[in-house]
Amino acid sequence: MIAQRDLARAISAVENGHGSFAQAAATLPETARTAPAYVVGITGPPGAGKSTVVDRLIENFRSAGETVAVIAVDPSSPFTGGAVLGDRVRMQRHAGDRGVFIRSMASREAGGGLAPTAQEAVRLVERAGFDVVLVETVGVGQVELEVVSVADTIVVVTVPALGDGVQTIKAGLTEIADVFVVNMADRPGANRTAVDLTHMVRESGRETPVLQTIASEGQGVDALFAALQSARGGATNAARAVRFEVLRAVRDRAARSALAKLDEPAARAIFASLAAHACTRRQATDALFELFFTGG
Ligand SMILES: Nc1nc2c(ncn2[C@@H]2O[C@H](COP(=O)(O)OP(=O)(O)O)[C@@H](O)[C@H]2O)c(=O)[nH]1
Ligand SMILES: [Mg+2]
Repeated sequence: MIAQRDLARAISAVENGHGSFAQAAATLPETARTAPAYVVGITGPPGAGKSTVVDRLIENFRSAGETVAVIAVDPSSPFTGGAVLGDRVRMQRHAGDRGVFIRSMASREAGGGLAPTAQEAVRLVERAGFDVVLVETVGVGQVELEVVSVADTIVVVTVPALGDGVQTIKAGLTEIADVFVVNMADRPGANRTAVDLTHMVRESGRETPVLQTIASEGQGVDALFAALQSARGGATNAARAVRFEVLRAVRDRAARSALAKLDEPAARAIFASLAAHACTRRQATDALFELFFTGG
């Protein structure tokens, strides 16, 4: 196993844009591996219990004799995000374990685009020899695309929905989830939410398992671990790499298609309106998206 300090330094180099990924990777000696790392994405709204789930899963994987790296992609800065500070304290108990590496990274959400950094960090920890990589991302916007591109298996963590039920679960999650977790099953509405989610899954012709957990108590996490291990067989490094390449190609094509339309009168009108403060950035974004991608 590579020294954690060297690994941390290599990730910082790609995160801060100091040199290329290849240069960073070259600072880490190649480790002998018998199989690619198993990369699990854990996504969901803030406060759903993702970090708590991750913390519990670390124990399961360690008990099974596997080394675990955690990449937590947080939209807030690692230095100001309260949640990340909480994570540090919580995960402190793994601090003495050399088979566990935990790293939080700021997402590049604000800069737009499919942040390559998390994907590169995953490849670096994989190269460093970790057997399992848990990638925690907050389920907002682009970050989901990112987790789709890096993970072999995706866990969507939700909480019991009150009132409007699972409608609050964002469209698109059914498509990306390999496993649904209704965490905080100690709260009212958990069964109902799990049943609704199961219906939603069936309606879309899938068989995605829907599990309930009380992560803070460790309840239900063994079943989640079992679901992850059974999904593992189908996961291949090659498939993940292809997915990343294809998504990147789609993004690039979308960008080119947008660029080609920038000069159209309708686009110019939107920018003029933005410059005159006649619309908000959000409105301008929506209007441009309509124009570029939905032919509006
Ligand atoms: N009641 C209850 N609280 C939980 C459960 N799982 C996590 N929490 C708490 O919910 C809060 C947010 O959890 P965290 O893992 O940081 O959520 P994240 O933002 O999704 O990573 C923490 O205070 C946890 O201790 C659970 O199953 N039940
Ligand atoms: Mg968290």
